[in-house]
Amino acid sequence: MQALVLIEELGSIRATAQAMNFTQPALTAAIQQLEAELKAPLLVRSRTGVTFTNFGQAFLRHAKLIVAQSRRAQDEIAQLRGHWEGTVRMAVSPAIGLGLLPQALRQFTLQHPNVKVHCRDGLYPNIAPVIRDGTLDFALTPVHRVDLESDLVAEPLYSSQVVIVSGVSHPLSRATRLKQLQDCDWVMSSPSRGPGAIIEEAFQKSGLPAPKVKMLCESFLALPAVVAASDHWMTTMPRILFENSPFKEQLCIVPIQDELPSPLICTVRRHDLPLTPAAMQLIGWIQHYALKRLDKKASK
Ligand code: TSU
Repeated sequence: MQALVLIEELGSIRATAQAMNFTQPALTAAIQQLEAELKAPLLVRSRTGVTFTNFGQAFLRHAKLIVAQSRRAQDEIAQLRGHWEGTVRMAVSPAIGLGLLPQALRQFTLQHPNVKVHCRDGLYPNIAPVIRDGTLDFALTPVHRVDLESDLVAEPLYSSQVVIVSGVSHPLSRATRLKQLQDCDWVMSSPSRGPGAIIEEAFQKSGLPAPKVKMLCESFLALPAVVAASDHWMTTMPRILFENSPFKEQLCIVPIQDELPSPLICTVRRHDLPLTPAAMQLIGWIQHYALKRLDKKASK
């Protein structure tokens, strides 16, 4: 099962055999034995590489979950025995990645220097399939509670602040009302069910026709650069991304007075897969800094 998961990742039996320290004939024989037991071909081998049959794809879905669950079970037992090792795998939204994560990771890695952390960018709902198949332990991302799929659970952390941003030379960069932005060209930073859709929601709440979305830019590295280089794009982004952007001098926050919805950042995980103690501790640090942030806001 591990080999099949790796074959999908690496696209090659040879590379998988190498990664797993098997000879290629031994790995091929093991896969053929599995195919014989299942009475179904799983892989199609060709000169250009290897692909999964429909049977293979169905089997792979189970294999991924079983491999992930067995990895977590091993990590959990080791950690319960006081051996803090293994890996925590997660995805984070830009606001978390620039905000709470650095402090939380600093504490966590001081506490558990032998636990590896895999961290990648990701927003719900795009990230849902890799939470579902067990690849990730959890994600820290905005979620529309009404929109959450039933096999996942979300625990709220805090609301992130979103701003409307344009290049400094955009003719409407000083606009104060949403209705002034009706004819603008928008760059969406996520598909419709993600936080980028906040602008659609804001227009709808203000009784305006849907914004004209001309580009979908799911790279938060490229987004500020793309908007900074133009005099006709508008976009939305978390305030912290604007504040930390290397393009800040060429960008400005459009001072809109209408209220913009605030995305609720949550911890999202599969409801039926227990988290390892290490994953729980890392989440604990993130919650700790989220609470500190709320306290600081309340005392202002
Ligand atoms: S964040 O989840 O707060 O980082 C976020 C991402 C994208 C947008 C708003 C908020 C548009």
